[in-house]
Amino acid sequence: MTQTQAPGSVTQGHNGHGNGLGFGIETGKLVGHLIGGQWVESTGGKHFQTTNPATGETLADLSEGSAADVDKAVAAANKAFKSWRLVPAPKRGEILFRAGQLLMERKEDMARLMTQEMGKVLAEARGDVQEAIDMTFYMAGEGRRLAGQVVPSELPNKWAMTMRDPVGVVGAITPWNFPVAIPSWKIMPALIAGNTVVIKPASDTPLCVVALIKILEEAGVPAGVLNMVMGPGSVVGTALLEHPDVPIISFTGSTEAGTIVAVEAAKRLKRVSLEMGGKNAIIVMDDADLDLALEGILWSAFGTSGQRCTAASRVIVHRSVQGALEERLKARIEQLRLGNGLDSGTDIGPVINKGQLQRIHGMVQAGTKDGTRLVTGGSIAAGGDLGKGAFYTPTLFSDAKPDSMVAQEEIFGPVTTLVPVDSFAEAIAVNNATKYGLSSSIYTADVNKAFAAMRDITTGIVYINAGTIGAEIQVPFGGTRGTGNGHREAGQAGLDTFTEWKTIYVDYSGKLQRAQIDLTEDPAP
Ligand code: UN1
Repeated sequence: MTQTQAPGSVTQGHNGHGNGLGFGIETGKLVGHLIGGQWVESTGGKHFQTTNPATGETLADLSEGSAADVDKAVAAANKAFKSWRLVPAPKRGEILFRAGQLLMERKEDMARLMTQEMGKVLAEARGDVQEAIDMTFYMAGEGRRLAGQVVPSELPNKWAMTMRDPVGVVGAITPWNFPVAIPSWKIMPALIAGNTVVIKPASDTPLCVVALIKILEEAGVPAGVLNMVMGPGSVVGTALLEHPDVPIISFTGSTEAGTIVAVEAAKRLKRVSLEMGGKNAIIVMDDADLDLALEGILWSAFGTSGQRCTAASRVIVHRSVQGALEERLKARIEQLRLGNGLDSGTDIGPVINKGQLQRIHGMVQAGTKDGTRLVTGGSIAAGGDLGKGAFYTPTLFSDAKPDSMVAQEEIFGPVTTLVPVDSFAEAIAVNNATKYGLSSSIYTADVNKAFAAMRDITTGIVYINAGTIGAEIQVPFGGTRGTGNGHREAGQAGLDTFTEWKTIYVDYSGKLQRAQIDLTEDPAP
């Protein structure tokens, strides 16, 4: 294996200034995979590039992984698992705590790198890094909890108890929209529980994961405990999925790809945790505070250029306030400034790449042909320097039928759709009637409606008088129907994904005691 860029000290980060992007990543130097503590080039010799979606510039040249690289990474992770699972969890927690501190110190550099690679505006990139900091500290703390239970046995002189065991080598497949936060949702709980990891980052944002991994290395994660192989899902993802020594896959991405992951994992009886699409709605009732609802809609629909699984791509509005809301939304949307996320005047950055740009535009055109009324937007932005990047004008549809294409399909771009309804009951029914089930919100001043909504909405996350985005890491994150497969990330639920419950019985009676059969009480010896 050829050595590539040395891990380098992440303290040298000077992302956004000079030639370097920070974290030891420099233009003109090949970025490699991390396998068994070494930064190496793929045995296949292929390369790929990552591009700034705001400018079209190439940011870095990266080695493209092969199935053979995955094999090596899994072997390294398997070897490291033997000792890492025995490191006391509080010690594993200390390493994560150091990583959390380093992430805080390098937050600005990481955010600037993210804006350049992913496109989201700097304030949001800082938020993405902050979410990783939160998760890292939360899971560091779990090193001193990771609690099981001691419960009474039905027999005398016998104990029953539970403990969490690591699962083994975790295959983590992560998306480009939260390129630091989402990898941290998988890496941190996996590591604290004593698993080792092979991560495959999205090919649009590998540098963000390289930076995160370099921080974890510097914090003291031992060689082989965390490995990374970059490359296409069809090659690297498939190799992880099919590998007999990877008992668990944690995947975030499209429902299409996730379905393939679920089917292939099922054939091998692998554990698989899936976070996939969303078609989230904000319900605006006739008694809502429209000023508040307006801000929530703008933030939830157009933040991250609409590229969040939690984005509000539907607004289910009571017909009596539809006109007023539409008029105000249109005015505000038309004031949003598209541009490079590094510029402080920018409200909305680019979408991730030109392919996505075309896909979004295709869906918007199909929505118009379908008969849904386009209020504003609906075009690829090309004025000034915008043409060099992948920019889409913030778009609003209105008068959509609940079952129309734009009200049902995930567009994953800066597009939202007003769906008018006549009652609270209809709003809830429309909210629940999609193939996805991640996040919902309702704006109402009526406490009874708010509670009824909490009870009757069938998505994994519900907000009252707030938008659909902004989930916090200490509570479960995930969804129903086509959004997931019953697992949750984050919080204590996230630990469930990365641990096996082991139940232990200790019989100190000194004789054979038969559960369910020996029912008479025997006093203690
Ligand atoms: C995602 O889009 O997959 O709640 C994650 C939010 C963020 C996480 C989004 N905290 O919008």
